[in-house]
Amino acid sequence: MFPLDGHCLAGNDHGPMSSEAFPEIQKIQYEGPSSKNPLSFKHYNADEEVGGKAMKEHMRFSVAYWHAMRNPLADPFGGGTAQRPWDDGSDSVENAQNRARVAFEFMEKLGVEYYCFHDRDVAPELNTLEESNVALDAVVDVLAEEQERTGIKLLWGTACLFAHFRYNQGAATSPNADVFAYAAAQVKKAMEVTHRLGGTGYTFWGGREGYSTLWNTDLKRELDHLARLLHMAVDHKKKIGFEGQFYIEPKPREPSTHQYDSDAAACLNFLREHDLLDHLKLNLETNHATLAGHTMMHEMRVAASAGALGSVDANTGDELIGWDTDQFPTDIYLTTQIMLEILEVGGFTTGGLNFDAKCRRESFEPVDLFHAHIGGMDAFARGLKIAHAIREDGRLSDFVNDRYSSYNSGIGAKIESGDVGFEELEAHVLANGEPDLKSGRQEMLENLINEFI
Ligand code: XLS
Ligand code: NI
Ligand code: NI
Repeated sequence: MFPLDGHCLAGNDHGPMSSEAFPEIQKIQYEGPSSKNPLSFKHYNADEEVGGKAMKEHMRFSVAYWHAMRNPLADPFGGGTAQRPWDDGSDSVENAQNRARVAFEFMEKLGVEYYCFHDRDVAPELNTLEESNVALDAVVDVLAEEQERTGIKLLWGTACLFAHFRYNQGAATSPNADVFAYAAAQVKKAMEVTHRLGGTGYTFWGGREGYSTLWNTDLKRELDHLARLLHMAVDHKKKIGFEGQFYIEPKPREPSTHQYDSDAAACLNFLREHDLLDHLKLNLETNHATLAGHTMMHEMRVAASAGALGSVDANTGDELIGWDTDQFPTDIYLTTQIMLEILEVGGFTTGGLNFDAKCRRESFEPVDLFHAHIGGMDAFARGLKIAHAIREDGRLSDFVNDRYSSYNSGIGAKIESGDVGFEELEAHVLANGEPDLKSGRQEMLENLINEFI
């Protein structure tokens, strides 16, 4: 989800800025599970090792600039409520630069080492591409300075190809070739600044790469155009020497009725069909998985099976509301599943856990940004410890391995190696009769998981 715009920030009449945006908040410390201090970590202890690796290395937590710094917390029934006293609500470059400094103060105090942005979250879109690029460069100067000062790194950058009027019928999949060109120019610049900032990745989320109705849509042509843009990006990546990982982020709908990148399986099929699978991995978001009618665990397993699990947009949806509510993850069962999948692929390489999440509209004070992220980080810390314990225990994986053991030898091994066909299998059945089945033991395994939670 993306903020409607940056213009409805409330509470900007606070007079001159103090040098700090969060003067009352010190660096958030780990105080352990018995602490009653809401501005402390109860479980996330950055340098504590789990399975021989520091928690911060496992998680690679990232703040989503668009939510933390730009989301006014509007909903379809009312404008923004967010109080951000440091923000004058203007489209000036100065305001954007100041906001960037506030973002780094926030991340430093929180103890998060990565962030992600869209070009248009960090800097204003002005009247021409040229002016917008100049503004972006001026803000990127500050981001570079702040990265240098704090050691905080860019997890990934991206271009916002969905908010501006010109993209109302798509960007790469717009029926208008000039819009395609504009999108390409914007991606070019966003890749270049991501490269300049040493980003470890670059994400493509096609907000409006889909359709509202097939009555006016040439689906095949639009999909081909989307692939063209991605191939151009691959070429440009080589040209400028950017070595970060490309990701594509699935989402089934919203804002469009149907999005071409609807889920992990659809993205993988699209990438394979268009010869892009070597160049992009998936950035998976929990709330998008649930909108697609899947669990996050499902999406992660599908991506991992194709060797394409890249990064995670860590959030959650509200089961009672039908849209992308982008809430902070607090469910230990969910974070356990996510960390199990991450550990199973050997951990993140370029990716991380990016909090693509916003405070509720009711939580409008700056300090709520801290509560929200602290909760998400603690929930993932518990998920990591639980997932690690489940793997150390080994009963779960032993069960799964054993469940497939009939393929380890005899006829099963011959099926897997392709040494038998229908004739041999028919002969096998004639000689052996009915298969001897074992229970799937779902309930037993659910109980096993709960032993650890
Ligand atoms: C929107 C998406 C978006 C991407 C980046 O729903 O999650 O925020 O992560 O464009
Ligand atoms: Ni989302
Ligand atoms: Ni996202």
